Amino acid sequence: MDEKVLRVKDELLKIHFITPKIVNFHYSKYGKFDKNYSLCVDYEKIKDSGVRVTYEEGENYYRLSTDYLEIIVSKELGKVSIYDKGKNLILSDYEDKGYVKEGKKIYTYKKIRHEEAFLGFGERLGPLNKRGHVLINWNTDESDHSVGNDPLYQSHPFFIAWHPTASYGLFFDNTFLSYFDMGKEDKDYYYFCAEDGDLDYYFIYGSSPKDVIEGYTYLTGRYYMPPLWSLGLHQSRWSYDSEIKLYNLAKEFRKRNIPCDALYLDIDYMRGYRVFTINKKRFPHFEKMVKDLKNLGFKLVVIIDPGVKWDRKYEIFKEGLSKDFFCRMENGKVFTGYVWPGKSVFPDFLRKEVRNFWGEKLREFINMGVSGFWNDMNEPSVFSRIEYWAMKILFHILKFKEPPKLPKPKNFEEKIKQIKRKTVHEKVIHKEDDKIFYHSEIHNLYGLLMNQATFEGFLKANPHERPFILTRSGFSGIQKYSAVWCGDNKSSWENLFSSIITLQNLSISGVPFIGEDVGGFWGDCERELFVRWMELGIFYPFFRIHTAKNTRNQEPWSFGDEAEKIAKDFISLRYRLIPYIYSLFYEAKEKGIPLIRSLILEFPNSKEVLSYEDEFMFGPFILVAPVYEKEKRERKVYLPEGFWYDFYTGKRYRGGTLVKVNAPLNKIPLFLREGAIIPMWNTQSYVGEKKQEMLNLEVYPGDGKFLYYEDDGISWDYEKGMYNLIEFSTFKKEEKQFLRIRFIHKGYKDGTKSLKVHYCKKEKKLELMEGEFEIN
Ligand code: MIG
Repeated sequence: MDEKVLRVKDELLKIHFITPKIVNFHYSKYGKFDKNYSLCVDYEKIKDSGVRVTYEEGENYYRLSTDYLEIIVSKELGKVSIYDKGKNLILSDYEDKGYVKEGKKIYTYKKIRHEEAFLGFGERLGPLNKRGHVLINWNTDESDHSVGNDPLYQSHPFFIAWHPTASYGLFFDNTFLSYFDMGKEDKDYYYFCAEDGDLDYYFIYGSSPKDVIEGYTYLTGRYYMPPLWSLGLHQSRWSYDSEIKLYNLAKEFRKRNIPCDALYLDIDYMRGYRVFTINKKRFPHFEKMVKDLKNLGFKLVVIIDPGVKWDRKYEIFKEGLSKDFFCRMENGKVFTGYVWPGKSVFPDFLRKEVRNFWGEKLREFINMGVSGFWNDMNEPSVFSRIEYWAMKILFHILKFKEPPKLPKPKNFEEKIKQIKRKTVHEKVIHKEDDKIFYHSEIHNLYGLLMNQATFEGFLKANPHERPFILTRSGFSGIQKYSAVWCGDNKSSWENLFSSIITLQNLSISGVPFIGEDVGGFWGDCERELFVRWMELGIFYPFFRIHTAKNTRNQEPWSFGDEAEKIAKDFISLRYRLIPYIYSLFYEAKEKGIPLIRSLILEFPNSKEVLSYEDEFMFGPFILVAPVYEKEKRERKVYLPEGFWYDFYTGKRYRGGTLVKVNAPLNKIPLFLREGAIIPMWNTQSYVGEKKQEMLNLEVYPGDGKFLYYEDDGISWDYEKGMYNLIEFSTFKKEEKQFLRIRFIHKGYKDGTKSLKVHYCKKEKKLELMEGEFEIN
């Protein structure tokens, strides 16, 4: 038995055991289970999981238990309580409020444990711990990224409740506008509810936060191995709007010997913002240009917006309209809204045939050599006609560098109204087979579905290569398809700082390939800010410089010689780190563990690390402590328990304390954990420029282990076993430091041949073979 339906008060509660640690709670609504689908959990995968559950019914309770959990449901109050095997209460309903109906809305109230911290919730501005905060789930084009503003472009109704005795995750599988009140209304409980739909959530038990993330991504999916080149630097702006500009940009990188792998085309490459067209005046030899750029070692990524211009002479519009692929209003009229092309229509990505139609349009670009697609405006963001004209005037005529700030909503209700106005009308209709959905239910999925269309279209057009897709909008599960960047931040110190928090939250929510616009999007960046942002940006899994229209140039050389030199050094460090980063992506693919790790992920038992949200671990070994204030030349860094080594000097520190460290303009504080093993390459101008047969292993004193992964970096052959997995471990024996090499999997021939091991300023060359080697 792995499913049980219980009567609680006047409703039914279906308890479904997905694994011994993951349990789905789904309540009927007014006596019925109308929802028998999930728009983001793969039901195929979780069906028939065959969990061993023991069941017992007492006079006033039901008890269900697995190897890890015991669930008690009281008959009278319907109160659910979940215990671990040590009888610790992990999660319980608050009083009798496990299920509270209010029209179409259903609330559930849960008790807050004394020392609990709430982390995750997807793409959120600070602070990291959301205890005492309200979080809204409604994908919104929000250009004000000041701390506390909410929501942004993505929704991930998932969080981890960290607690010293046991952590758990909670995933609310409901796509309507929903919100979590995490102890703002009352410090004793939190609650969540959605405007419609069911109370349908997953409880994910974990011995640690990483364990919870593994469970959550088991449900919602994980990222594949990224194409290796996508781990290099991406250079973008709104817009490099002609062939000449792109050629010059490419040549400049090579001339200055600054590594870079990808260049971007923003909306101005299109003909009048018509998606899937090319402006032939600005790009007369598009295909040749792509080829030439490739010869210089650059991949091209182009922007794609979902809004299709209303234009009877335009193929995509004509075809989509004749096949009825665009969203309609309830009264049958095609829905129109304003975006960059003017009056536009919106594909109904819920339908498979629409996704196929869209995906098919990528083929021409892929055949011309385009390597990646950048899905923007897919909340979808929709302007009113007045806003559209205002934007045109502000950005094209008055040359604004950022949008004017709108008055802040006065209260919660006003906020909800405001965010709903920025998109497709709630009553717009989406279809799937014969089922009809309102936009209110599909809105949060719109971006995800567009990415699914892109992913599938890419695979059809080019089945041999892994796609690179970048998206702004998404929902739980977006990590199956795409990398994510966090939209329109600003060239400000505040936004440099907030990126550290947002990326931690998104990481905890199972999305590994993430980044923010380095240097900031809106406004002019200045020299010092750019330098500090580059130093941090190399630790964004997705590393891209991008800036808005009309702002000053934001290339690595745009801020003078000193800034260029520092930027170049850090970009080179990034390129050297690629083998480490790629191996971390393997862990993300296998278990969902992100690259950017809040300290609590690596030190799950130290409550004190929760106070240090302004630093993070990059993988298991590198502690990154960014400088986020102007003119600061030192900062305090909390070093968790254990020993640490200063990256620049090798100086050893004992952890468990705050230290003050120097941070001159050319140094971002970085510390290596004891026993760290960092595989590195020599730097190169772009991924694949030089054959990398020798791996540099940076080893630090102590005990440690690292799983190194390699494959061809581009094809899907790894799925057929064509990859290598090597376990490197280091340890001390009789005052000597050793390196142990063990092959876990061998299937790729063109990988590493030899090692150069660096240990405490000593260097040793080794053939790559199994065994134990002295390294000091
Ligand atoms: O309304 O395509 O977030 O990265 O440069 C602005 C122009 C539309 C928003 C994206 C930004 C991009 C810009 N886009």
